[in-house]
Amino acid sequence: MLDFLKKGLQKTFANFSELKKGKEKISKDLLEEMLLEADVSYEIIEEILYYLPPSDEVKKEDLLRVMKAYFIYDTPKASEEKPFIQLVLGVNGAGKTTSIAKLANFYKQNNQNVILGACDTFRAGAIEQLKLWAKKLELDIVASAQGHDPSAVAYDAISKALAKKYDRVILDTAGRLQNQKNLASELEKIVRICAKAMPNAPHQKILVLDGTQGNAGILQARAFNELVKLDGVIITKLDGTAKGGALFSIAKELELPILYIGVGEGVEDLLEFSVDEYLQALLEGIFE
Ligand SMILES: Nc1nc2c(ncn2[C@@H]2O[C@H](COP(=O)(O)OP(=O)(O)O)[C@@H](O)[C@H]2O)c(=O)[nH]1
Ligand SMILES: [Mg+2]
Repeated sequence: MLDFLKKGLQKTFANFSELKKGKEKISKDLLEEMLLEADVSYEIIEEILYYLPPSDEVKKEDLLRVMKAYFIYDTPKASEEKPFIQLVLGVNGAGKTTSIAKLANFYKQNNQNVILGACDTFRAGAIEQLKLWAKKLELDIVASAQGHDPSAVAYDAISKALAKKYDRVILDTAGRLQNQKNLASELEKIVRICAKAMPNAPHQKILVLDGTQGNAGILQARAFNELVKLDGVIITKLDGTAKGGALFSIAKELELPILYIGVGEGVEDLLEFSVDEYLQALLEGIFE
């Protein structure tokens, strides 16, 4: 599943291969250099080194234990509610609309009925883009015109899903409005209206983050988390860099589960994120 990451790390770590050939343990200095190459932030590298046993050499199992501690958070809620309402948030260009198409396609392939809600009514292009995906993937969609109230679209999509017994609703949203205050009140209103259409909706508020953005992404995520309490994140565009070390900062700073990762522009390019597989790929790169 994480072949793309393994390949990326192989390239990243190629310079080190002579130094660590066949070793069960590596030195802390070498580990430090390798993690920096893999885009793990310096602050986190120092922390990892601090929590490792006080020997100059690092063993794989110790490193795994210390690294795993960065990915501790509640497991995401199961999608028991029907329809299960997902609200997708994030700044312009993060990859929301594309990720929604990928997710919807994934659910559809698992025999679930999905309906999309085009709640990014700020830009006409945004509605069109989601409509195009819906057409291509043969998905149902509720949309209105540019400038219309996005909450009304959310309400209609959920009402339709309830009436027609859909399994899932995925709501797109705008990433930018005239100003931050407008965005805040709009998102709060969407959340409030969702709950009017169906108690406890939206069941999952997902932030889409551009994986190439580093720290800027974390600042955005904090801002969104303050506006609406998030349940998880999707990290996109990991195909470009494919080092993956930045995921430590995201997991640590946000304390939110990484639900999926985007690894390309195609509809199949979405992977369910598994901490174990991710750390396995990273450790293989470091030790083998
Ligand atoms: N390489 C790559 N590009 C992506 C990925 N996800 C989205 N994109 C691209 O990023 C751009 C913005 O995506 P879009 O879904 O429109 O972002 P939105 O403004 O948040 O809805 C588009 O050109 C997408 O094709 C990804 O995982 N990998
Ligand atoms: Mg969009």
